[in-house]
Amino acid sequence: MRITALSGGVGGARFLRGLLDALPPTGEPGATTEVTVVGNTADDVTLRGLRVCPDLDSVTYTLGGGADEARGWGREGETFTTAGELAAHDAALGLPPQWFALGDRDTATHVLRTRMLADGVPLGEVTTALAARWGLADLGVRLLPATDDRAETHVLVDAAEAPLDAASVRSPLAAGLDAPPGTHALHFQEWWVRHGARPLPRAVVVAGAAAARPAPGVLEAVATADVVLLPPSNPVVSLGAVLAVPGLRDALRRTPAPVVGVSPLVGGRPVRGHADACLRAVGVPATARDVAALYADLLDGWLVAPGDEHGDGPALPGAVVRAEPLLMTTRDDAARIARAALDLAADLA
Ligand code: GDP
Ligand code: FO1
Ligand code: CA
Repeated sequence: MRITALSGGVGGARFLRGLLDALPPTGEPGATTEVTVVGNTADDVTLRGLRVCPDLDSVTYTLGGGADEARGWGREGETFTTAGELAAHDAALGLPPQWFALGDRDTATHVLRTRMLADGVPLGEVTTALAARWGLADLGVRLLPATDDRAETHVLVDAAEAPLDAASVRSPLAAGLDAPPGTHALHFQEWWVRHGARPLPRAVVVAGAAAARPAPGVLEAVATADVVLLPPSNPVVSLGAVLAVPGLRDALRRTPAPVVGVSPLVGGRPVRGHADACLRAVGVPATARDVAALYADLLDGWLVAPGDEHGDGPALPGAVVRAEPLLMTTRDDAARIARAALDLAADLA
């Protein structure tokens, strides 16, 4: 069986680990499942000259057994000695303090990635090389970036509320954005991490998306899948950004495979992170039904938390809605949810 899943960072990664737990172990009879993950790259950022890909790294570290579970990003057993030294340099030189923490272990990933990219290696191949070190191929997983091209989420905010300064991210992609008078574009990471997802954006845009092409293997993985899964990732800045890569949404609409999604909202709230702020920014109410409506053109099945199946949100013609407790508190919970998604897909095939 071929499973293709789109993914953001922590929500996607935990669901995918549950999916692997729910499948027969590799090497056992019947274990012929191949899981292709199409990871979001629109959170990516260049800081201190290093290319950081948070969502690809969250998937790699989580499936590879090296993620910091409590923090939800970066490596377990992390130290921040290099960050401390850099902060001391900044202070001595009168440079602005950094607001994005790069741990020592994690930094090794970014150094390797940055060097390979500078040598002309496409992001997809870099990602495969890093995933190999974490044993993803042995787990039957192929991790692909949605695109090898640079396309980064920005938010348009009132300029006075979050002014650009010396510590701001300056992505060359932002220059192409048409910000209305009195507003400017902030890189997603600056809005999310530095400003704690405030102020409320006027718009969310993936700068560079129009010119981006799906990475090698992505469209084929969707077209030839037996099942396509949408994990409970952020519908705007994770899955929305993946679907913004031209060709991807069409591929999902056209695939003969059932497309089954899992709601990232439980009782109208994101379990972690600021998905509610992201939804508000695009004018979508924070309900499981309204999130499903964002995928209405491609969705065949939708898992929601009990109690979320009814409500005021739009009806979903064509999609079967099924209730299942959706909190991934333990690994077993994630496996049960993944099994429920596969069962729904089997009923729809
Ligand atoms: P990020 O890129 O690290 O923000 O991770 P994702 O985009 O993959 O996932 C973030 C989303 O996961 C958030 O919007 C949460 O609502 C959702 N999420 C986190 N934990 C859970 C959980 O236990 N159950 C469900 N259903 N959603 C969750
Ligand atoms: N999130 C934070 O809130 N603060 C940080 O300093 C931070 C550093 C960081 C470094 C590497 C990495 O892969 C992720 C990191 N994150 C940090 C998480 C990241 O900003 C976001 O949670 C995601 O991009 C949203 O999906
Ligand atoms: Ca993300």
